Amino acid sequence: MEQAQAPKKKIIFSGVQPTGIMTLGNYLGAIKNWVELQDDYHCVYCIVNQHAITIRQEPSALKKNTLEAYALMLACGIDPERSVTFIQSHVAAHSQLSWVLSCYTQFGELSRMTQFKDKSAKHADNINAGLFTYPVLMAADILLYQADLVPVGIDQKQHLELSRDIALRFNGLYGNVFTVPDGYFPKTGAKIMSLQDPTKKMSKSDENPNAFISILDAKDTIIKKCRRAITDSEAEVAYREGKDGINNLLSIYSAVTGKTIPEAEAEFSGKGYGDFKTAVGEAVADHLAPVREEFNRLMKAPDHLKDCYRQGAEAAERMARRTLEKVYKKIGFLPPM
Ligand code: ATP
Ligand code: LTN
Repeated sequence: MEQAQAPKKKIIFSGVQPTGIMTLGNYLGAIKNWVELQDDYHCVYCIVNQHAITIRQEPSALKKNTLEAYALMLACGIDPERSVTFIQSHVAAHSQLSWVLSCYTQFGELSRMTQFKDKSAKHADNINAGLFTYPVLMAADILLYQADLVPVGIDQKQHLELSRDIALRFNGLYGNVFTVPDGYFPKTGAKIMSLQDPTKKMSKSDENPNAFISILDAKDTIIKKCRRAITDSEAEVAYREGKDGINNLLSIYSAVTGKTIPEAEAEFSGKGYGDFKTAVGEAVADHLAPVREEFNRLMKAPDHLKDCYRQGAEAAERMARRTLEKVYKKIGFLPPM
């Protein structure tokens, strides 16, 4: 009798840049979902060091940040036995597909990307071509693995839409080559705001360390940063328009405790901002404590980390090669053999 085949698992792809220690924003907006999705999907997770050099990086810091970002990804709960975990520059197919896709992406499309506009305003002395074509490399990352879903924060929505457009355009010309990916955004925490300017997103490359909570910050540092968070001059812990700072802290509290926003509001009704901010800091620190411990343990085992990312790159390479070969064939590149 024929055995019933288990349905093929859908594929997830996502990446994070090694531009510094990840923040609570990266964790709640992306990594926390990466961990949860491992149960039901075939997941591929990548430290995107090639994207990081679109902003000037000091070489020794980039190397250190890459290893730390990899260790931190595992410390957050990504299991290298279950998920493919690797470093982008170890798999050449990313840059190879990126070149091809850049010939199927319009100048006008890239000019509309808000991240390009923001980053070129911030780094006016280095508006390089890589910063401009950044979203094409991101599309290559995703499309190489035939990803169905891409878990990211809301700030990446526009890039993801461009990846879909590129895939659809290519498929329209050559047949069904790429899976067209969908975004996957968290219900709470899709955009965590800066603690010092709650109209701006929390970013690990912010010059002011009080603006972000790093996943590895000590408990007292986290509490101090929350207590210093910019809020309003009212004294009501309520989620409302115009209360950006409080809304942000409520979202953070809800994401780390699993309580809903109305439950959190009820818990702090009649209490002052001081009590609320301390409670947020404590909840965040308790939530992150095991990650910090596991990170310290992993960083003491560099050989183990190397084994993990080497095996990850081999597995990624096998998946990526299949897509790249198909693309090369479709567009008419003469095979070498
Ligand atoms: P940089 O400051 O170097 O630009 P970043 O902090 O924006 O970096 P990335 O490595 O570019 O971080 O992003 C990794 C993931 O984290 C992406 O999925 C992104 O959408 C998500 N992310 C980044 N910042 C936030 C935030 N403030 N809130 C929610 N998700 C976020
Ligand atoms: N651009 C993303 C990082 C990134 C990414 C990807 C995310 C690069 N390649 C592929 C998802 C899928 C960012 O967070 N700034």
